Amino acid sequence: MLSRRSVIVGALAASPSFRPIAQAQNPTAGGPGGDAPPRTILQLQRRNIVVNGKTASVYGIRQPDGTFGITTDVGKPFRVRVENGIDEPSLIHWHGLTPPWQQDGVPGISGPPIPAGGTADYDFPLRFGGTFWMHSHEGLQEQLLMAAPLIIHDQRDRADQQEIVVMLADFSFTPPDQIFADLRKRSAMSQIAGASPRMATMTGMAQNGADAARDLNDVKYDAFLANYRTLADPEVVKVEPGREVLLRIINASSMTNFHVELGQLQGRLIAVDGFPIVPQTGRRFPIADAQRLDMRLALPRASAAYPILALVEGERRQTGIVLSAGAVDVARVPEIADQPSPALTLDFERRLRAAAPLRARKADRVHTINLTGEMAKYIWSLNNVAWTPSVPSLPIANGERVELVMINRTGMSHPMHLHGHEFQVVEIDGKRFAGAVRDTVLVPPGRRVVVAFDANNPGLWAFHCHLLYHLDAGMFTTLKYV
Ligand SMILES: [Cu+2]
Repeated sequence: MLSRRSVIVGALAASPSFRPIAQAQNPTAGGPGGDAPPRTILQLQRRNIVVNGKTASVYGIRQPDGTFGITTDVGKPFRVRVENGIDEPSLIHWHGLTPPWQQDGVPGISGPPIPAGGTADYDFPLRFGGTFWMHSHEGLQEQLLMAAPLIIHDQRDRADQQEIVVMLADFSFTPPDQIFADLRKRSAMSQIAGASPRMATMTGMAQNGADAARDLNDVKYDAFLANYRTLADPEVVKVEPGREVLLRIINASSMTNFHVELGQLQGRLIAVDGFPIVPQTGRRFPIADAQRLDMRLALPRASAAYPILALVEGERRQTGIVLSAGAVDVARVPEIADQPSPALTLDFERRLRAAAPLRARKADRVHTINLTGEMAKYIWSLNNVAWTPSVPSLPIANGERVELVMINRTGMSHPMHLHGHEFQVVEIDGKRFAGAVRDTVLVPPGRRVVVAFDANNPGLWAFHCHLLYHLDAGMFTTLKYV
C-alpha cells in the first residue's frame, strides 16, 4: 500500500502534465486589484474527540471560526484555500462536485498532495446545489475523520426552514494502517483454513442470502458516530413542534452502510446524493457508504424527543442524533438495537426516479466493469486488475453518452463512485428504468447495475469503490478524455 502511494507521487512529480493545484488557478483571481470574492479558508487539523470515554486524536476540516466544512450557494464560485496543518501530505476531494479535473483532489490523478504546511487554492463555478461532502483522498486519512459537510443551497431550500446536517462515521482506536494490515492477515489466514464462506464467493458469481450476509462488514469498529458523537452522548438538536425541518444525512464513514431509521416520524425524501428525486415517503431509508439523503420531516405539534438513528448494516449497533421538540426530557437511546438490521438491497434503488433525468439518448460507449477480488491477499480489483499508475484509463470521448455496466463478482457489496460527473442509474439486473441521478451507487454481490453519464467535463477522473480499504487495495481505475 505504501509503495503504491509513493509510486504515484513519484510518477506525478516527473510528469509535466500534472501541475500543483495552486498553479492551475487563474493567477489574477483575487490578486491585488482583483474584485473576486474572498476565499473561504479550510484548515486541515489534528484534534481530539472523546469516544466511549477515551480521548482519540483525529483529523478535522474546519474554517478558522471552527465551522466544519462549507455551506454556500449555487451560482457562487467555489473559492477555497486549503491549508494543510497536519504533519503529513494531504489532499481534499469535493465529493459529488464537478470541478475542472485538476481541482478534484485525488493525489496522483488530479495533482500532487499538499505538503505539510502547504496550501492549495480552488476556484470553480458551482453548477448545482445539494448535499455533498469533502474528504481526504490521501492514504487512509478518511478513517481518521478527515471529512466534513459541503452544503450548497439552491432554489429548493427555504430560508425559514431549519436544516439539520448529520454526518455519519465509523470509528476505531486502531490506527488505519494497522486495520489494513489486519485485514490482509485475516484474509490470508482464512485462505489457509480453507473454510471461509467469503472466499468461496470471491471466485465466482456470489449468491445472495446467507453467504453474502456474512460478508457485510470487514472491519470491527469501536464506535459509530453521528456528528462525531455516539448515542451515549448524542447531539440534541432543538426543533419547533409543528414545524417542518430539512434533514441532510451524509454517510462519511470509511467502510459502513447504514439504514436511517426515523422512528415515529415520517420522512419525505427529496434528494439522493444532492440530486432531486420524485419524492418518496417512509420511515427507513438505506444509505450506502459516501451517499447522502435529503428529507423533509414534519414534526407533530406535541412536545417530544425524536431519535434519528443510523443502523449499521447487518449489525445491532446504531448511532444517531436526537431532535428535541418543545420542553421534553431526552431519554437515553441504546447503542444496541433489538434486532440486527438487514443487508442493504437494491429494492429502494429500484423504486427511485430522478426528478430531472438525463435526456434520453442511446449510449455512444459502454464499458463493462466486473467488480473482482482476490480474498487471500485482500486484493480488490476491477476486471481482475488491481490498480497501479500504469493501468490504462478507460477511454471515452468528449460529448459521448457513456454507460458503465458494473457486475459484482465478489461476496461483498461495493458502493461505486465516479468523480467529476453525476450519473443516472438506468438499469438493474437487465431492467431499464429512469432511476436516480447520483454520484455513488451500491452494487451488491451478484448484481448488475448500469449507470449513464454525459462526458462533459474532460480530464482524468477516478472511478472506484468507496470502501476505503477496497479502494486502497486496488478497486480503482480512471477514465480519461480531452
Ligand atoms: Cu468495495
